[in-house]
Amino acid sequence: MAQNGSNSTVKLLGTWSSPFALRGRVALHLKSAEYEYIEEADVLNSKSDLLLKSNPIHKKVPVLIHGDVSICESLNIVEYVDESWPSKPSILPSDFKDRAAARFWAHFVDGNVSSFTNTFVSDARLFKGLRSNQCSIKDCRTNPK
Ligand SMILES: N[C@@H](CCC(=O)N[C@@H](CS)C(=O)NCC(=O)O)C(=O)O
Repeated sequence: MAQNGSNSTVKLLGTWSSPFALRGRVALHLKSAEYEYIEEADVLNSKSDLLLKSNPIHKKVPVLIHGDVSICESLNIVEYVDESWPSKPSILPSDFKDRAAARFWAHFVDGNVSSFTNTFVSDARLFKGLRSNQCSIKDCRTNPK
């Protein structure tokens, strides 16, 4: 397995509305890593074969595909990128107590963000359907276009 992030091809599966996917992208950009970004167009309703294969447990984005390894969960991805790309800057603090604090706040944010993004994504679909007169509010909520 590659010890250095620059030795293998890197792909990140994400979707435009996902702050979790953005977290992975920011980590890769901080390390100036070259990677291919693959957009999941409608991750709530239709998942690509690549996503299902690379994250069979949660079936969620983001997934980092590094060579033949799939890394799931955004915080796990950030730590993996930090450790696999030894170049500066370091993403997590070097002191273990500071790292514990960083993880605490990251988990705290996650606990509050995911319900917000799911509402945001479903409302975005609702407004799209209403704007194009494809459905009434009630229809769009139950069957968004
Ligand atoms: N704890 C996960 C959360 C990932 C997540 O909730 N991803 C959402 C997009 S924001 C998703 O893929 N949802 C698809 C689904 O729920 O089926 C992480 O940090 O990566």
